[in-house]
Amino acid sequence: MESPILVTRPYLPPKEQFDRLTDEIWKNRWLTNNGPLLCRFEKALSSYLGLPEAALVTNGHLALDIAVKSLNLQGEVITTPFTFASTTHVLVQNHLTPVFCDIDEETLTLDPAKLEGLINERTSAILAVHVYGHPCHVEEIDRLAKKYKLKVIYDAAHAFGVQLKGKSIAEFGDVSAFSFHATKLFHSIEGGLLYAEDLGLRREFELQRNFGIENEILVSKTGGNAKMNEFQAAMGLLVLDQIDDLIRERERLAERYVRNLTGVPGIRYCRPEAGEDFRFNYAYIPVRILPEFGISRDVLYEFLKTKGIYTRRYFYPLTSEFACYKGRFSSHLTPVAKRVAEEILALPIYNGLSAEEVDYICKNIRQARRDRSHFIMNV
Ligand code: T4K
Repeated sequence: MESPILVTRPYLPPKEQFDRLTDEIWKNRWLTNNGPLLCRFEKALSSYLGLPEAALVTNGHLALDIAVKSLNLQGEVITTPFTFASTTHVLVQNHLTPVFCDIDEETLTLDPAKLEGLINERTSAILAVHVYGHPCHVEEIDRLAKKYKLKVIYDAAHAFGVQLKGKSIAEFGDVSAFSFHATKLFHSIEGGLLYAEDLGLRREFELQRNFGIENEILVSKTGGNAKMNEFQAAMGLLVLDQIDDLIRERERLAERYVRNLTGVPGIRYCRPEAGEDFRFNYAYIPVRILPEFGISRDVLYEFLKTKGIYTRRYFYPLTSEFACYKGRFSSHLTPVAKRVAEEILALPIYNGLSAEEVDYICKNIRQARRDRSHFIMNV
C-alpha cells in the first residue's frame, strides 16, 4: 500500500457543501453563542435520534463534565477502567473518587455481577461506558441504581446511532454524553451532545454550557463555557445528512473483516450479537489477540506498523494504570479488564477505507500468525 493506513480518518463532506454553509455564516456574521446553524443542527439531531431535545456542547469531555456537575455528585462513582482518559479524568477533576468495577468478557462494558459489591453509603453514581458502541447492561444497571438510589451517566462517546429495544441508546440512564470528535463515526470536527429525559437537567445543561447566564442581568450558576460554534455545527449538519450511508458502508467493511479473519486461531472479534431490536454503528473493529495466536498483541501491533498499518491499542493501559494515578488504584482488582487491555487491538475502520485495504490488513495479520515462530525467535 502506498500511503499508511491509519486506525481512523474523518469523513469529509463535499467541500462545496461546506462552502455553502460557510457563506451563510459570513452572511449572518454570527460565529458562536447559539447561532442559527447550531439551532438547526440541534433540531436535526434530536429528530434523527428521536429525542425531544438534546444539548450540543464543544466536545465529549465537556459533555461528561456538565453531566457530572448537573447531577451534583458526591463521594464515590463506580466506573470502568477500560475506557479513554476522559471518563476517569472527569471524575477526578470534579473531586469525585472513581471506584473501578471489572468488565464482562462479552461486551467489555461494566459487569453488573461485580457492581453491587462495590456500592456503599458513599456511592452516588455509576458512570458506565458503551465502549465501541456496545450497549452496557442497561436493565441490570437501572435495577441497581433504583435499588440504591444512584444516578447513572452513560459515556456514549462511541455510541452515536446505536439503538436498543427500539430506542436511542441516549434514552437509558439519567444522562447520556456523546462525543462528535473528528475521529468518531459521526463528527462535527469537535463536539459533544447531552441528553436527559428530566426537564430540570436539560435546563441545567443550557446554563452550564454558557457560564450560568439566564439573561443579560441574571447569572444563576457558576457554569463554564462549552458552546459549540457555527463551523462545528455546519460540519455536523453535513455529516448527519450522510450518516445512514456511512453506517452501512462501515457495516460492509466490518463484514469483510469477519469473513477474512474467521478461522484465524487466536483472533476474537468483539462485537455484540445483532438482535431484532438492536442497531449497531460499527464505530470500531476491536479484536482480541489471544494466546493461541502465537505472538502477543504488541508484537503484532509493531509488525503491522512495518507494513504501513497503524492500529491502536484502544484501551491500553487501563485508566487506573495511568502514570498520573500512580499508587492510587490497583488494576489487579479488575482482572478481566487488565487482561483484555493487554489483548485488545483496534483495527482500521473509516469511511473511504477500501475493501482491498481491509484484505491487505487481514492478509498481514494471517501472515503474522503463519510466521509466528520467526517472531518468537527474534524477541
Ligand atoms: N469518552 C470516551 C469513551 C472517549 O473515547 C472519548 C474520546 C471521550 C469520552 C472524550 O470525547 P472528546 O472530548 O474527544 O470529544 C482519539 C480522539 O481524540 C478521542 O476523541 C477519542 N475518544 C479517542 C478514542 O480517540 P487519540 O489520542 O487516539 O487521537 P489521535 O490524534 O491519535 O487520532 C487517532 C487517529 O486518527 C490517528 O491515526 C490520526 C487520525 N486522525 C485524527 C484526527 C484528529 C486523522 O486522520 N484526522 C484527524 O483530524 O484520541
